[in-house]
Amino acid sequence: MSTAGKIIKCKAAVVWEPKKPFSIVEIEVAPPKAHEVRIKILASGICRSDDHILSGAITVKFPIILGHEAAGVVESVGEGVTSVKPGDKVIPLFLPQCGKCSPCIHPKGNLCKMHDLGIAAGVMSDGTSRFTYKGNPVHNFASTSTFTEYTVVHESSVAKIDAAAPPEKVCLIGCGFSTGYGAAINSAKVEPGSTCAIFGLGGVGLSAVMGCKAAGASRIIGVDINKDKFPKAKELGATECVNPLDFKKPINEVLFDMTDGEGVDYSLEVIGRTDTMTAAMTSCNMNYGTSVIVGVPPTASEITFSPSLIFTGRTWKGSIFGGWKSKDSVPRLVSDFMQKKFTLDPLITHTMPLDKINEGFELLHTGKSIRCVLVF
Ligand code: PAD
Ligand code: ZN
Ligand code: ZN
Repeated sequence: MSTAGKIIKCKAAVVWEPKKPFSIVEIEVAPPKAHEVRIKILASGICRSDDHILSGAITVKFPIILGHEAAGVVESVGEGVTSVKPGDKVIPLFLPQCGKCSPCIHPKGNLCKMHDLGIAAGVMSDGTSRFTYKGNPVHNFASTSTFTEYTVVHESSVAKIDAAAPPEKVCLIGCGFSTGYGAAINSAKVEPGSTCAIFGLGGVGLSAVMGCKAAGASRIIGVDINKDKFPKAKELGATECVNPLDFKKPINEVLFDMTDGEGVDYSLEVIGRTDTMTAAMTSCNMNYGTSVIVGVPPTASEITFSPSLIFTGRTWKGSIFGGWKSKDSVPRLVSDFMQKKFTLDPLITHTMPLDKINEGFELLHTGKSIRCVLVF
């Protein structure tokens, strides 16, 4: 029996307030309105950005359904939807691409004005949510909300992908892989023969290592306070790994020592801390080095630094979703994966059902997982 046009009751992981675990409850998911798409989620990865909400580092409105790195199948579409149809395999896009706003039109832009990052309105474009719990609204997250069996997104927040793509793997293209890989190749524009330093070797940082390798970097230095991350970083292309806790001097000085006093050509901060953002910037060459902030800054955080650090020629920039225009790029990245141009398997350390989501986050907290994928 078709569910189109009807309210769907399903399981979801709801967070009621920061620093509290997820509760698995039955929610109601309203049908998609005009230009919206209801998706049956098949797999969703756990990303540190979800955890920034739980920890309170990033402020949003509660209750909320987190999750933004997923793959699924279109269940039904609202009026006027043309780019996907029921049955299509899709990836929800936490960074939309409406195709009409100035960053969408500009060749260098990707931060579509329809995004809900930072603002965290937690509702659809008409100001309401499609999720309710016992009749009360539950907010959505990052235009996606994927820790639920069904979600509703705007058409600009979903991309059709190859029907044969394995959802429990390609879900990583919805965030972690594309963000790290793209930050290296699109945002830093890593060049062949260069030296790179990647601060933070989680799922996103390791994808940045893969991006640096694909771009032809000759030295890729992984930086992490958890040495258990080093073997995988080396497997994926890091030539050396350093633990800042092993040194008395600051890590930027260690990296200068390792590069004959020159500093690295490219540094990427993939942690989300202001101290490591500054350390990464001061680790790159003072004249032609480029440093990219990938880690999400905590809400209302500030950095104070001497302007002479960039006056000398350094470039300091940020990167959201790896600089990709999401709706155009995600299907192509999935095709590249299907053609074995890169691998996702080493990033996926754990797979478990949605019911075990709290265990999945525990693995992230204890540094034991890279990506834990929830399968539905
Ligand atoms: P993760 O927690 O799996 O990895 C972070 C790594 O950093 C871990 O291996 C930690 O051990 C390491 N680390 C923590 N503190 C330090 C420190 N002081 N010095 C060195 N290493 C440290 O996270 P992730 O890979 O899922 O995400 C990384 C960041 O990227 C995080 O802030 C997340 O919110 C952000 C992100 N940004 C975007 C974007 O579009 N810019 C997208 C997705 C994720
Ligand atoms: Zn993410
Ligand atoms: Zn746009």
